[in-house]
Amino acid sequence: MKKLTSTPKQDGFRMPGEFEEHDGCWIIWPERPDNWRLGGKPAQHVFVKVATVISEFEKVTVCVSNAQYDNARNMLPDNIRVVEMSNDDSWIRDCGPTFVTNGEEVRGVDWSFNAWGGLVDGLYFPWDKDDHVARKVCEIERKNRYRLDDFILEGGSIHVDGQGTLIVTEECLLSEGRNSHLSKEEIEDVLKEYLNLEKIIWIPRGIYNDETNGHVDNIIHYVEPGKVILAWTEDKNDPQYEICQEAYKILSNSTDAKGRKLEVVKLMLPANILITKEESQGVDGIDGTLPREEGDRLAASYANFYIANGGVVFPTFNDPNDEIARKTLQSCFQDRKIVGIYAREILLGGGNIHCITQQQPKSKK
Ligand code: KQY
Repeated sequence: MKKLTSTPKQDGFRMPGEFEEHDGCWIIWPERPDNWRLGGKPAQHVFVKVATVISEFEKVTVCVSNAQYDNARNMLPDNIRVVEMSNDDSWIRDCGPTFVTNGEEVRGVDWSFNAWGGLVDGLYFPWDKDDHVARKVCEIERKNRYRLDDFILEGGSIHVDGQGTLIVTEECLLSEGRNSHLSKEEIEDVLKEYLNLEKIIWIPRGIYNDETNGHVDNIIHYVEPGKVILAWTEDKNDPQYEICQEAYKILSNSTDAKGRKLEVVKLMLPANILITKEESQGVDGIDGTLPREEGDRLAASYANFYIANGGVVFPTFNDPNDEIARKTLQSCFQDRKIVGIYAREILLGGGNIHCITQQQPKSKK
């Protein structure tokens, strides 16, 4: 398939909103023992649940290493396609292609990936297999792709409305380990060209202690154009409180690319979740990989959900706010089935349901 030298904006392609009808969903199987406890076994069961639930709504493909191929194929239901693909870990939202469409054809944007900060504050080394994932997915799906060799970006660090607006965090996009050779304006120019945007809304920070330098997908989520969900706490003693307040102020005073004032829906956070001794002891300690220490606070948030055709799949944590989150999501997505999945095991790996999924838009060719 072709590597294109033009840009999506020049060619009339845009990144659709996640709430738009799409063709399918991609996932990568978890296995690395220095990120997932017990060699990924507990997480694999949760990935099976996530993939199975999403497959009730749309096509699902799971990418898996050669070593885990048979195990994954046996654990996943038959309606899920399983393809062998080398990878460094299972965060396809971040290393997979960002798909763009012109309504007829779908293409991939293949950003450079450096494991959330490269040698500055990245989470593992090396990451070259992950950096090839977008290209391989595009080959399998026969999609041409735009490749950016000099621009680091993860899919979890962007949320679009599909109508010209993007929301990002400064904490992530201006972090030293990503594109520190570029100014904020230059970063905006690249994003506008490759996602086909008119307006970028910057909020300062993401969820407290999020190892991705505050990915936007853990703190907000577009419901529809003009309406966003924002993770929320009323606990003034929590460092998250200030973060939510500043994001709320900016979002609720913002207009989008179409001039709409944003409606902001608050989605209560769960109580703080800490790594237990047993969980910490189940993870291999390897130089160069972020350690998982007992007592570390995890970046838990219900905003890290996935919007399927006809459904919303959200993480639960055995917390009283699980039910409140379900109700908030149901009121936002009235025509979709809301499905909660107990996702502590994904959280222990450093992300959640949105981070392990990548959507592929519908295409006519
Ligand atoms: O997008 C994400 N939240 C992925 C986090 C990766 C963590 C790797 N240990």
